[in-house]
Amino acid sequence: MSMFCYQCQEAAKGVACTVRGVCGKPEDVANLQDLLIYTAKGVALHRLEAQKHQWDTAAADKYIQDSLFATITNANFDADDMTARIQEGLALRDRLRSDLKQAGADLPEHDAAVWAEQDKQGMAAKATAVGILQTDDQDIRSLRELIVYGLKGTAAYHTHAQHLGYSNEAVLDFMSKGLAATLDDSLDADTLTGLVLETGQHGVEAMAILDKAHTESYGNPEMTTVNLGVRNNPAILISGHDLKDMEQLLQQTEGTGVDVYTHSEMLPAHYYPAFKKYGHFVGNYGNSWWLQNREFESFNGPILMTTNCITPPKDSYIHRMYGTGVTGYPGMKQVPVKNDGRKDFTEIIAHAKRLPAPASLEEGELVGGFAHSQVLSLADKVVEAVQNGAVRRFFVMAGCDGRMNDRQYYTEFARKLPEDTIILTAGCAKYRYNKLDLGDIGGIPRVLDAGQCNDSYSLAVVALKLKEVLGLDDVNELPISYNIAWYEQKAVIVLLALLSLGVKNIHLGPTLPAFLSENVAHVLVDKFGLSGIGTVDEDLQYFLG
Ligand code: FSO
Ligand code: SF4
Repeated sequence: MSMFCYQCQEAAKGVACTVRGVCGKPEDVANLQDLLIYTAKGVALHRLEAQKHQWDTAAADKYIQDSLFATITNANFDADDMTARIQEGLALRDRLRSDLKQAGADLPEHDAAVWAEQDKQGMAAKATAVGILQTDDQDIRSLRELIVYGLKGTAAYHTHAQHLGYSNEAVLDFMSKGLAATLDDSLDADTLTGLVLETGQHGVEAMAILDKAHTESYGNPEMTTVNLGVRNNPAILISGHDLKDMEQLLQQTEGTGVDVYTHSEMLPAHYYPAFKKYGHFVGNYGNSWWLQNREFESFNGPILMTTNCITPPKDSYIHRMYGTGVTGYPGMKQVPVKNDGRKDFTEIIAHAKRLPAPASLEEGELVGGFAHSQVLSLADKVVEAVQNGAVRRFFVMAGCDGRMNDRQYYTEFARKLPEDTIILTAGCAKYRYNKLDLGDIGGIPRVLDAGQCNDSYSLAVVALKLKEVLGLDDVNELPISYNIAWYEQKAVIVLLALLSLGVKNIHLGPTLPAFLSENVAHVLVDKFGLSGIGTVDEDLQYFLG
């Protein structure tokens, strides 16, 4: 077996990718990603010691967070970049180690704290010896990976918050604690299960700080109509999740004659008051991430990837792709960062001017912007609609989209939901039903889009508020059902966050994670009522009786 990765929903045969990722991740990159996580664990061991001495841990925290984020599904496919990151980590770890030694501190002795293979060949060999399968016990392996994947999602959200100048120390501390715990052979399944739940709690904190960062920087998302058509100007397409990149791109393209469109998870940028003022911020182009092969082709202009999800680009447009942050793909250019930390979009803007305007994909509009502030401003209307029976039930259908045919389930489920139900969504899962025209209930649209996957937090805020207004004791007494679609590790942290908030009976599809061992899955079923999905008709019957 040459590689082993089972971190996302599309793991081959529902088990693991062992030859090449279904996502396109080649074997060498998969193994180097394992080694990068192992290196980050070694840094974390030292960082925890440094914390005891109250040293500044910012460099270690940044390294750990970037490593977790860079190994998330579909973010970085670049072996050279992975190697450079590992080398950087080893140097950082060894500096910390020597400082700790000088201070007379305890030095961690785990192999992750001391291994040293600096050349490419040595690293490749080491990489195959530190993978997921090194943990023999299936349940321990499952729990360890559940923690690591939850931390990857947390790292992604916390990175975005930090880009806007917001940070949460407890979240950063826990990233090291959680990673170090996965190296500790003395921890049994019960202890690791407790850490999984702690991961969820810190996920809530990461999403909360990101929500604060977004809304304090750019205003509260508000009900917005987003244009789906195109204009006849050269343009840049921006995808991923980073709103700081979004802001800088809008600032630097203003007055240049170059338009800006969003793709996939960047669609919710249109909902923020701060971005609406830009006349050249035209609309959303296309659908969710996995359709990019077609849609990037017809866009004609340059594409900026701020985060995942990247699919292996075609030769016909890779020369138009630019990456930033932790993204990487061989042949994709990286946006330069100036000394003051600002991104320099000069090249991508000049590139856009040389290329034709986007080809039209569709006409029409989408309505979104129903994050907590907008929904709670409608609270009276919503509560009245629930109390007088106009709204029978809400369905949280947040999460991710993916390329497998079985995700048609979500389109059909949305279509077949009775007309007195409302869908609450966030993340790219919405593209399975957000263009269906499902109508409204007394002026409240039947699909309420809160925003990106991280804005799933908004849905929890709304649920907790409704519980309060309706005078209920338990969030599970609300007329809300959870039918969530997952794909990558940000959805893992959203799930763990919901569990830590006490939400029960979540249905997760299209398949349950391959990394849940039978026993770990049983715990989640028994304790939280987690379940997979059935057929649309069975599930509608289950939810609505
Ligand atoms: Fe989608 Fe990709 Fe946002 Fe994910 S674009 S799948 S959960 O990265 O992050 O929802
Ligand atoms: Fe396979 Fe998903 Fe891992 Fe890619 S990220 S190699 S598709 S399990």
